[in-house]
Amino acid sequence: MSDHIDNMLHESRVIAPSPEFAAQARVTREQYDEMYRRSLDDPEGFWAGVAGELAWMKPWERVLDWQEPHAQWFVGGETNIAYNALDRNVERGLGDKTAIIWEGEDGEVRTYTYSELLREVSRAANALTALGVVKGDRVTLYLPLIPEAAIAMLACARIGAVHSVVFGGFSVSALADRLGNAQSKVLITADAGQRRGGLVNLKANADEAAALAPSLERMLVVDRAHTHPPMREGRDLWWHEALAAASDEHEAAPLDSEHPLFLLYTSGSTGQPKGVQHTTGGYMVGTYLTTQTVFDLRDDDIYWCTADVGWVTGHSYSVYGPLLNGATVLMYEGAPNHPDWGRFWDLIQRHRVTILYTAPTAIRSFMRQGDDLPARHDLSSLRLLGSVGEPINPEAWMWYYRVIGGERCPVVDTWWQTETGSIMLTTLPGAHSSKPGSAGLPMFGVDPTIMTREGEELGPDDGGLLVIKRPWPAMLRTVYGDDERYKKTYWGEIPHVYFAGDGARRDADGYFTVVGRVDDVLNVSGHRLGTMEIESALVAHPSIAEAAVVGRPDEVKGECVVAFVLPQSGAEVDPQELRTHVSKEIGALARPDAIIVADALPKTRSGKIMRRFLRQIAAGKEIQGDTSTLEDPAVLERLAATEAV
Ligand code: 6R9
Repeated sequence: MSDHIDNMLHESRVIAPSPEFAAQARVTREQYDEMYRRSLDDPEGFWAGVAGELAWMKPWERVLDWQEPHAQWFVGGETNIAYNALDRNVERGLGDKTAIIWEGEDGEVRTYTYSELLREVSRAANALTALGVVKGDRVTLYLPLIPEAAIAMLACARIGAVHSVVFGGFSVSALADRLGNAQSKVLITADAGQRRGGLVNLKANADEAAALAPSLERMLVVDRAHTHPPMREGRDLWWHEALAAASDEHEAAPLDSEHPLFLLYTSGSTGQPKGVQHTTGGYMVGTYLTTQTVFDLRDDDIYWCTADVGWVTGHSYSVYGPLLNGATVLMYEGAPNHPDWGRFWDLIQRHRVTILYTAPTAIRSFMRQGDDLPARHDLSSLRLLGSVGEPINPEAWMWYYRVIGGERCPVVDTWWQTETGSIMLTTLPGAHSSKPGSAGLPMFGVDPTIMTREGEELGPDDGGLLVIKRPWPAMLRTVYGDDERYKKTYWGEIPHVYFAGDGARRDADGYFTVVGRVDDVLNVSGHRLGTMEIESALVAHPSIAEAAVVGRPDEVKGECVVAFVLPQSGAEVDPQELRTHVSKEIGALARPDAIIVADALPKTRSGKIMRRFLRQIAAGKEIQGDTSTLEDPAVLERLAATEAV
């Protein structure tokens, strides 16, 4: 494992919440102990209590039906998550409260109150219905981080359409694959988005992807940047025109608690990305409770989760969780370094942000810019900081705590996944001390442990696999269209437990430290990429015969992509062209940082590539481990001696 992970294992600092914070915390230490115990001893009673704080159109008959590995939560109940995020808040007097403050990269600011957001979402729901979208249809979103992204998600949820958000940084083929897998009829996109002072032409990509996706019938286009893209007659429709023609009143559809809410594609160790499927009731209850307790949410907070809605964090903690709680959410469209690396601090100062939730990769980038940029801004409004997406190294944790939080704000390091839907491990800010580098304790209803591959439970400080021993409300229900893959990947690796794919250990205080993926999944800047996907993209290039991709520890990105490639006989490898090719096939995130042109790869006699050795070579380390199973161990020395391009 990487150096920063080694470093993490020897971390011993413990940081207690300030007495002021602890005194006014939403959940105290005693309350956590009591609630956590009850959530395991009487899960049905515990979750019924939480769900009862939200509105249901029909009460559930049973809280949980667990037919391993399939769970149903709030069985027989009917609800609507958009109703709970909007109408319910208006009804309880929050109509004039600001729901979303949005800032574009160019500095434009738009705000929506809860009443305004409800009207916009209602218009969008009516517009989708007018386009022929009905309950159960899949709608793909390919948008910049603009309010319309949240509005479109909530509009789908309102009518029971299943949204599938594809990150705006993904390529044509990634979008086409996801459209095809979901068999979406409608795509919602924008002409372009702003990024680092330039424009990303989403509509052009959407047009190309649409040509590869026969299921697609209509495209709704948000006029974000006024770039006048060509609009195809009979297929494309402007978002603003469709909404203007629609009524701003809409009655949210009562949906079965297990009605699918969204698909979100995520990388696995093999094959195509998986369409992780989440449903309505359990996801709603899980994100509602975790947002409230982990972020110690109060009425006057200005809450900012920096994640794009293209990732699960953007779903659960930029949109659903905070809106379900009636919070004021800040949304920022652009890059953290535009016009300079002070942009986040400027946003916090001007909007008086109180809660900041961001990723270690961003924190490390800021750290490299030094302390003066944050010091030149007034960050005194902040009262709580959060981290998500990958292990945070203790040095970055301490910098975040000291320089951004002024040693006043608790830092919550939250471990969870696209599949888990809501936060699983963390410390509650007023209840628990933090240990930099360690995510912490289980959230309510979460029953984790550390096991060997053989399913043997390990004791304190033993490294092993992180597993969850029972279902929780926001867990994924299946992989879209491939239930076998769901069973095999998550509940089949080790019998009777959910296998997260992460390596971890637990200390004597019960704190979990998650060290990273144990499968062939890379975590680049907090985003999951399958080595297989990148290898497939590489070999799709005419100059490449074979490829093996591994991660290398990177100071800023956490991990970066290193590609070992075997050229086709007689072919020249052009590294720049290969990088552009990978960007086009997958997205810029997947571009290899280093390419090593090889004449052979280290394989076992059965032909399996030993990525373990490639990881060592990529990191410039001595080769360690048994090389005798290799067909030709001499390959390793040749590879180690080859200069990367
Ligand atoms: C929410 C999200 C999930 C993978 C997960 C793990 C890594 C996320 C972490 C963390 C250590 C944390 N991960 N949070 N590792 N500490 N606080 O990121 O979902 O994109 O599906 O990634 O990210 O490896 O398995 P997702």
